[in-house]
Amino acid sequence: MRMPHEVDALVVGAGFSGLYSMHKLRGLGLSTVILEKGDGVGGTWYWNRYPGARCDVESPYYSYSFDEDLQQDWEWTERYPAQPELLKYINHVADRFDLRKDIFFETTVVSAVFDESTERWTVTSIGPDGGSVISAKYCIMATGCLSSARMPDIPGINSFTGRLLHTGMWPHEEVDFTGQRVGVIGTGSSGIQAIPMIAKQAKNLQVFQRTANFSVPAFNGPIDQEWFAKIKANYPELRERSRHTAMGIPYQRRNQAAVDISEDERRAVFEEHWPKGGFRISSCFNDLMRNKESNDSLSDFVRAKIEQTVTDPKTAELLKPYGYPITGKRICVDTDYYATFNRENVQLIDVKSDPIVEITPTGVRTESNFYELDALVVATGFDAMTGAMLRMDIRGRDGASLREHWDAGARTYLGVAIAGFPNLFTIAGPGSPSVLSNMLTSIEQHVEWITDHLAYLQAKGYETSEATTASEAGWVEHVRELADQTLFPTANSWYLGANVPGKPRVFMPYVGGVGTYRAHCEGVAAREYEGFALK
Ligand code: FAD
Ligand code: N01
Repeated sequence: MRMPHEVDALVVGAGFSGLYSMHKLRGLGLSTVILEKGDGVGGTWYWNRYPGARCDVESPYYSYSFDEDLQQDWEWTERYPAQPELLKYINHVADRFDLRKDIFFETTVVSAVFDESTERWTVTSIGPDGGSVISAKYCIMATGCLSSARMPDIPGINSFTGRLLHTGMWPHEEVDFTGQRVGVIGTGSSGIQAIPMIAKQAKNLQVFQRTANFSVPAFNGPIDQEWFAKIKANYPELRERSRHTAMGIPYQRRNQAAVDISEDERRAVFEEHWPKGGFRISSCFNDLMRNKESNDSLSDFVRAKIEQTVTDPKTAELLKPYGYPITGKRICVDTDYYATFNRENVQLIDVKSDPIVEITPTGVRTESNFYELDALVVATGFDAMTGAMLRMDIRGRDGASLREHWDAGARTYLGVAIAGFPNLFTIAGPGSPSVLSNMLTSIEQHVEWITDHLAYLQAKGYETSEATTASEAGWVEHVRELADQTLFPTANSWYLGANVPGKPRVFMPYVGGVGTYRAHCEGVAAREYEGFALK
């Protein structure tokens, strides 16, 4: 397949965001290509193939809503779909809408430069046949919020002679840990999903935990066909409801503050929600992220569950998270995580009190011990929200670089546009609800808003759209103000960039909720794209 020299729209990334963008852009009659680093579609679900990788949103809701036939035809098999099923789904979508023919795989975009004389973007990439340059009127960065995997900066990591694996760059072939001594560094969502699965295979598993995380059980299982049939019958209404909720999932949040009732009554509400699984526990009161006392109640409740599950009291104590609010980091949704520490072949190593000092060719050395390993899994996360964008050299008007523009933290207008970078749009970027939501709901909203905007530009004969500096500054301030009214900034999370040494500490996602955000975006559009300079 030959790469064109010129297109109307160029999309970077072939995950859920990129594929839907391509479908909608084609619908506007725009010639469109996608450039994708991987050799297949799927994004997150292409790269994260570690054992246990699974969605934390129920399958009927973590799926596209834009096509009624698609959502009626597709049959989910589990309540929370695992990575292979999600990858199958997204491949089905690519085929069903004939998207593949315009996707260039194994092609990494290295730079995008705005040419003021032509008002077009020059996008340079490296692919299987070497370097290529495409000129595009519109650039859609569908590069993902959690697509820039980070290896930990531990001395000697590259000297390890056993198998070294990052959860976010997992090999395509099955990895068999049978009979091996395995170490896992990291107990975020990825580690928490992988650990129970690896424990079942490995001879011995050492879990290196620096910060304990809050995790709640998914209570996953085969999908309840009666429940799924009801959802299918009511899909339009449920999807519409999702679009106006805080998280983009059609759960009813109880409209009550935990502080308004006694501790015993709160506990009864938590107990009632616990067996429902996953995020439902965090929607049982409306003040959990606004009031420390409320949050402490839920934190205590989850810590008590850990204590009830883990038989060794010392291990249970280490697994209990302290020092930050529950849901201040995306809550982990697990299957048998805490119970895994009751297995004889699993040990929890507290690397907060006994830090890792180096990785040697044969294992992990902490200040006071050495752990010999055949395989080391690093589940150490991502340079989130900005990493993929900043790996490229993006230059807007006057050659201004995005790296400099975001030097003190990401700045966007509405999370979709950047001042000084005309006709360039980001999907689920910093400044939008993004990672605080069911991302499928947020992705669809962004793609639809952006393509409606492009349709408007075409209809009115505008060549460029650009967020103004003032509107961007106003939005950045609004996002900060909203975050400061919550407990979110009190956790050292990747939402704040706290996991990347030297990254500016700015709370990146919009905490106001999917519905409020949507209303905001719709208002901007209704006021003829207020805050954008259109020429
Ligand atoms: P991605 O899926 O990340 O796709 C971005 C694509 O861009 C990638 O394929 C990447 O290779 C490509 N790319 C990036 N830079 C370049 C470049 N320079 N050149 C070429 N290609 C490039 N969200 C939820 O709502 N619920 C969940 O349960 C959930 N589970 C998750 C589990 C894991 C393990 C991870 C990492 C994330 C999870 N997320 C979840 C968030 C998830 O990222 C989104 O739900 C969604 O898949 C994002 O889709 P996307 O298309 O925006 O980005
Ligand atoms: O990454 P993380 P992740 N030495 O950054 C530890 C989504 N997701 O890949 O907290 C020792 O959360 C680090 O410790 P600390 C979801 O949005 C969803 O797990 O820095 N430890 C932490 O424990 C999620 O939030 C699912 O002290 C080191 C861990 O590594 C996001 O992706 C599944 C270390 C990193 O946790 C990221 O999750 C998977 C070091 N040098 C992912 N460096 C679902 O379930 C880091 N750590 C849907």
